[in-house]
Amino acid sequence: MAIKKYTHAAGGWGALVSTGKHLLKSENVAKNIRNLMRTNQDKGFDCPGCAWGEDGEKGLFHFCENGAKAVNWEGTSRRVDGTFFAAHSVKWLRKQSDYYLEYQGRLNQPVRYNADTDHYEAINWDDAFALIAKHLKQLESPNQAEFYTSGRASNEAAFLYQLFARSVGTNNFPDCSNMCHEATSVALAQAIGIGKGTTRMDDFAKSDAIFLFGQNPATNHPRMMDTLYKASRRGASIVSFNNLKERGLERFTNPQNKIEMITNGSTPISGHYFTPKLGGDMAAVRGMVKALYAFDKKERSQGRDSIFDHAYIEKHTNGMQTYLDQVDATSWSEIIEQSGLTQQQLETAAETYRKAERVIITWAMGITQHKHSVNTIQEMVNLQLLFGQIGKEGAGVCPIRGHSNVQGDRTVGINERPSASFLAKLEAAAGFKAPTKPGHNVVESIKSMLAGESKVFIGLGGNFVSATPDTRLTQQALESCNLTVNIATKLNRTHLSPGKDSLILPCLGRTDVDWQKNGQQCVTVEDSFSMVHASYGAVEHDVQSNDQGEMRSEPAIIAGMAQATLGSSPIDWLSLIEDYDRIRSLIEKVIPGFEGVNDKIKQPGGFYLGNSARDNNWQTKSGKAEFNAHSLPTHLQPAALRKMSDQAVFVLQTMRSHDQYNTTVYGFDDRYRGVFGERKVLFMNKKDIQNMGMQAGDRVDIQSLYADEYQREIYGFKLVEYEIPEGNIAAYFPEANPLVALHDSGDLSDTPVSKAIVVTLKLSEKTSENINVVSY
Ligand SMILES: Nc1nc2c(c(=O)[nH]1)N[C@H]1C(S)=C(S)[C@@H](COP(=O)(O)OP(=O)(O)OC[C@H]3O[C@@H](n4cnc5c(=O)[nH]c(N)nc54)[C@H](O)[C@@H]3O)O[C@H]1N2
Ligand SMILES: Nc1nc2c(c(=O)[nH]1)N[C@H]1C(S)=C(S)[C@@H](COP(=O)(O)OP(=O)(O)OC[C@H]3O[C@@H](n4cnc5c(=O)[nH]c(N)nc54)[C@H](O)[C@@H]3O)O[C@H]1N2
Ligand SMILES: [Mo]
Repeated sequence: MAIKKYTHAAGGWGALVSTGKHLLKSENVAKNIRNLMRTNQDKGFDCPGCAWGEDGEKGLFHFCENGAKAVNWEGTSRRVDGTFFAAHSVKWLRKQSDYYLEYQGRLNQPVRYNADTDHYEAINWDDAFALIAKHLKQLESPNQAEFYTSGRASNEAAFLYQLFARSVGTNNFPDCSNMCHEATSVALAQAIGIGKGTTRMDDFAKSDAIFLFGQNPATNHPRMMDTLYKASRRGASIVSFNNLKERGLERFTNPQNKIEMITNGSTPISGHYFTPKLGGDMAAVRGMVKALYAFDKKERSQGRDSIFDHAYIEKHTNGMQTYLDQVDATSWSEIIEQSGLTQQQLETAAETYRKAERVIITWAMGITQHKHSVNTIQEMVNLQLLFGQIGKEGAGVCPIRGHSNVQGDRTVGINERPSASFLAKLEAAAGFKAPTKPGHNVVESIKSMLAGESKVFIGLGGNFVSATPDTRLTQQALESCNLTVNIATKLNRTHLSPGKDSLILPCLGRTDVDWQKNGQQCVTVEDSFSMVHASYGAVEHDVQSNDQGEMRSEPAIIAGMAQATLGSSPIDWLSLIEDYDRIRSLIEKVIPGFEGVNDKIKQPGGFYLGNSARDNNWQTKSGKAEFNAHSLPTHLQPAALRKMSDQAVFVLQTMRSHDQYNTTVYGFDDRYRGVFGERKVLFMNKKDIQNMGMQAGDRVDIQSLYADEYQREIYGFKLVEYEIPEGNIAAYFPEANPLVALHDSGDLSDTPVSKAIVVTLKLSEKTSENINVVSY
C-alpha cells in the first residue's frame, strides 16, 4: 500500500490511463471498447454508471473513466455457475473480499442454497419460480414479504416488479433510495410540491453561479465535470462546500479538451472552496441568508431596493417572514460553531450568491445522509426562493442522483407509500385490487425480518447486506427468513446470507442485448433531469459459446415469478414480456408524462417528463412554494453520545473511493485522494493524529457510540493524514457500515445517518491476514 499526495488536476491523462488499464485488465477488450462507443448514444445503452444527463452534443466520448469501469465490469467473460458453487462453500466465500466475489464474473445459472452442504446448487428456472410461488402462498399475510429494489432496474422491470408485489398484496418496497436521496424527495415534495430537481441540463450552460454541496463529482459523476469545466471557463462562479478537499473540485483537466491534454493544462473549478464540519451545511446556508438579510436591511435603510425578489415571493411563496424571523433568531455564534466556518467565509459565499443573476444549487450524499437532512435541503430551498431562483432558466435546485435509474424506479411506482390516485390508475389499468396499507422502507424491512415478522425477501439487484447499516444485524435478518431471492448480475455478500431456502437468479445487465419473442427489446430510464430515454443492449448473445448461459432479463424473471404465483389472470405476465412496448402501454395509463411513450422514445435524446415546480405550478398544500422556518439542530450529534466516552470522540463519514461503484469494488486505489492498494484507511487531520499520540500509517480500531447495548467495532484501519476539519474523520463505505446503527436514521427520511457517526479510536491490536477483507 502507498499513500502519495495527488498534486495534479483531476481528470486528464490519469483518467485516460486508468480507463485504459481497466479495459486491458479485462478479457474482452475489443468487445468492451465497442460497447463504450455505444454508451449514452442513440440506439446505444444508458451508462449504468450514474444518473447525470446527456447534453445532446454529438461526440464519441459520452462515457467517462468510471462509466468505462462499470461497462467493463459487466462485460467480463468470466462466469459463475453451479460448478463454481460446487467448489466453494458459502462459509469459504464469506471470507473473501468484496472485490474477489464480484471478480469471479457474471452469474449465469440459477442456483438454490442447500443448508446441509452449505453450497449453492444448480436449479432450473421453472423449479425456482415454483419454489418462490410456494413460499409466497404460504405466508399468513402478503405483508410478510419484502420486495427490495436497487436503482439500476429499468422502468419496465421496476413497473412490472411493483405490479407483481402489489398483486401479491403488499406495499413493502424497501429501496436503495431509502439510503440515498430519500431526504431530497421528502424535503422537496413538501417545499415545492415535487420530489425532484427543477433544473435541466441546458440550465447549467446559462447559470451565473453553481453551488455544490456534499458531492464528489470527479469520482461519482465524472460526466458532470465536463459541465462544470465549461461553466468555469465561461466565467460562472463555482462554490464548493465539502467536508474534504476533493481534488476534482479544485482543478480539472478535461480529457475532451485536446489543448489542455497536450499542454498538461488544467482549469480551476471552484472559485471558493469551504470545508464545513460534517452536518454543518444547514448552519452554513443559514449564515449565508443571515448575511444576505443584513445586506438587504442596509440597502433598504439607505433607500435602495430590497435585494430579495419580492414580486416572486409575493406571487409564488408562503411563509417568508416567519422564516426571516427565524434567521434573525439564529445567532452568528451558533452558525459559526455549527458550520465550522467563519462569518467572513459565509459572507463571501453570500456575496458570490448575491452577485449572480442565475444560481443552481446541487447536492448529493454529503447532505442527504444526516439526521437533519430534510431541514438542510429545505434551508437551501429557502435561499433559492428569496431570490426567485426556482422556476427560471439557468437556475434551480439540482439533487444529483446516484444509480442510473433510481429516479425512474420511483416514478413508475416503487414507493412504499403510494398515493391514492396512483393506486386507482394502477387498478384501472391492470384490473386488480391494489393494497392500500403503507409498506416498509429499508430500515423498517430489516426490523420486521429481525422480529421474525417478514419471512420472504426478494432483491431486484443491489447488495442489501453491504449497503445497509448494522451489517451483522442485517445478515441475521436475512438469514432468519424462510426464503431469500436475489436477482443479480454478480455474486456479492448479500448472497452469502441465505435464508433457510435461498435462490440466486442470474439476470442480463444494461449492456446486454435482450431478445424476447417479438425481437430485440429496449428499456427506458430517467436521468437526474427527468429525461426519459431508451436503452438498447450492445453485447450480443454468443450462442456458440453459450456466453449468456441461462441468464434472463429482469422483466422475464419477474414475469416468471408472477406467473408461477398468480397465474395469467387478470394480468397475462408472459404476454407482457413478449414485447416491452406492452409494459410501456400499461405504464402510460398510470404514470403522468408517459402518454405516447412508445412513440416518444424513438426521438433521439428521449423525452422530458416535465416538472411542475419549474413551471411555477406548486403542488403543495397551500398551492405555493413553502418557506420552512426550522431552527438549527440543537447539537449536530446528541451531546449524550459524546459523554459516553472519556476518550477523544470523532465524527466519521463513510464515502466512496475512486475505484468502486457503491458496494462493487473495482480496485484498491483512490487516486485523487492519494491512496493506493488499500481500502481499510481512515482519513484524519494531522493535528488530531498528533493529539492522539499516533502517527500516519498506524492501524486503529474504530468503535461507534450509541445509547444501546450493542457493540459496533471495526478493526485495523490505517491512518492517512488528510485536509479535513479537526474532529472529523472519513472511511470508505461499505467497510465502515457495521458501525452505523439501524436505529440512527434521518428525521422524516429514515435514511441511515452514515455521514455523521460518533466514534472513538484505539491503536489496533489485531492484525488481519487479508487487509482488504472486512470480517463481520
Ligand atoms: N464511480 C462511481 N459513481 C457513482 C457511485 C459510485 O459508488 N462510484 N455511486 C452512485 C450513487 S448510488 C450515488 S448516491 C452517488 C454518490 O455521489 P456522492 O454523494 O458524491 O458520494 P460520496 O462518496 O458518498 O460523497 C460524499 C461527498 O460529500 C462530502 N461530505 C460528506 N459529508 C459532508 C457534509 O456533512 N457536508 C459537506 N458539505 N460535505 C460532506 C464527502 O467529503 C464527499 O466528497 O454517486 C453515484 N455514482
Ligand atoms: N455507509 C454507507 N452506506 C451506504 C451509502 C454510503 O454513502 N455510506 N450509500 C448508500 C447509497 S447512496 C446507495 S444508492 C446504496 C446502494 O445500495 P445497492 O443498490 O443495494 O448496492 P449496489 O452496490 O449498487 O449493488 C451492487 C450489486 O448489484 C447487482 N447488479 C449490478 N447490476 C445489476 C443489474 O443490472 N441488475 C441486477 N438485478 N443486479 C445488478 C450486482 O450483483 C452487484 O453486486 O448504498 C447505500 N449505503
Ligand atoms: Mo445512491
